[in-house]
Amino acid sequence: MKIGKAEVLVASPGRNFVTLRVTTDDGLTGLGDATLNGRELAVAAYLRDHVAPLLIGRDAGRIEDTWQYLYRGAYWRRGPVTMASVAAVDTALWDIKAKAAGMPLYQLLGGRSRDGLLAYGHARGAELPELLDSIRERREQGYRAIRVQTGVPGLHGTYGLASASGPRAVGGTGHDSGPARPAEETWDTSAYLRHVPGVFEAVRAEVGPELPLLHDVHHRLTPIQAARLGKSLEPYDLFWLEDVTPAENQEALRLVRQHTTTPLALGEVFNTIWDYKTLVQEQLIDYVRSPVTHAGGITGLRRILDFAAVHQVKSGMHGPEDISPVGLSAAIHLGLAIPNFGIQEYSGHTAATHTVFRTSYAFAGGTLSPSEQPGLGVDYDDDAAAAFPYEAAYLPVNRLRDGTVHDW
Ligand code: CS2
Ligand code: MG
Repeated sequence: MKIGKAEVLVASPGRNFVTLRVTTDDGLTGLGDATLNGRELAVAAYLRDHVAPLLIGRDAGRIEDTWQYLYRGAYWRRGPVTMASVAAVDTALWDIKAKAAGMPLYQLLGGRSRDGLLAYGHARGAELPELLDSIRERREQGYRAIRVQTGVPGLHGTYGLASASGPRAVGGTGHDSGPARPAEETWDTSAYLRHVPGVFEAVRAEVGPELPLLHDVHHRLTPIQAARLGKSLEPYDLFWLEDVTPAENQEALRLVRQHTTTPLALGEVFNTIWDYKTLVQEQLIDYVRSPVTHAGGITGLRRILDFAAVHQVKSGMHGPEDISPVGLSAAIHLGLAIPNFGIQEYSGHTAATHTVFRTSYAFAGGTLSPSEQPGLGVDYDDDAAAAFPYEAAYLPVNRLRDGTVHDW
């Protein structure tokens, strides 16, 4: 099974996706997601210029060897661009191996450890009535776990969410005119910390004690602020509090942990096991947020999650719309097989996205189930993709009230 072709496919059916398609000499194809929101073309170039030529003629069955070859062989380790590229190759090779075996991928990964994956959806509202409506809507769609994001009085919109739909950028996206540039938002930590506990009190009063509620802080607090927030939310029994601090400094989480029993999830922007070393070893987090797409593929993420399992830390894979259906499908197969599954984020994708990516996984009753087709179970439609060329788009930039750039 020699690799004959490796193509980098870029399309923007509502938002940009980068996909790697690997084809073997005997005609099997595998797909991998390499989408890095706002920096898509860097990964596309890394794959096209530096990785694809190295794949030609390699044995498609040597997945681990190829992972090591691309990771160690680059000399320059880690980083989102490198690891998204490694992830795409790795996922495509797992797809090919499972197709060659005639099995859905989860079977090759050890088979089912559960019937399906508990998924959480997003509810948002600038004001409480809008937020409660959004929660009701998600429950009607079947969700049995919900992330709650709220507006903050005096700040525009719902923080951490640049727009309710579509790419998060101003201009150049087809929704606006002018060159693409990041939208800018304003942030006030004190106003946020004053407001959020009251919102969760009202939400709990509305939904009752059982519904798992999640909240994403999007890296905006210092450790002591995060400790205070975690403590103030304890009465509302959160499933998790996500990305409370920008955790490049892993030790900073020690302080948060000393003050609160609210479970912590972290790591959607991380990409290797090394980013989790202290966090997992010292049990400073409860959930690993990395998706297959950004953490070196099935091989990279499974290694992180095996390490996490030793310390009773579970999976909570990132699954917003910017993880493509290929990345989501990989997450579903892996999540079904691992022993330490926690929860899967699931935002769904637009109809336009599904014209390009033909999927066969299912979402029903709040549960995600994998495809039973051999491989990942996703097909890429080149004709549909041709109608959606790349459109420059960026994530927003965040500033404090005095103009200082802050974490978004
Ligand atoms: C968010 C993401 O889903 C989440 O938890 O943090 O929506 C994140 O903002 C985007 O993936 C950034 O591209
Ligand atoms: Mg997040």
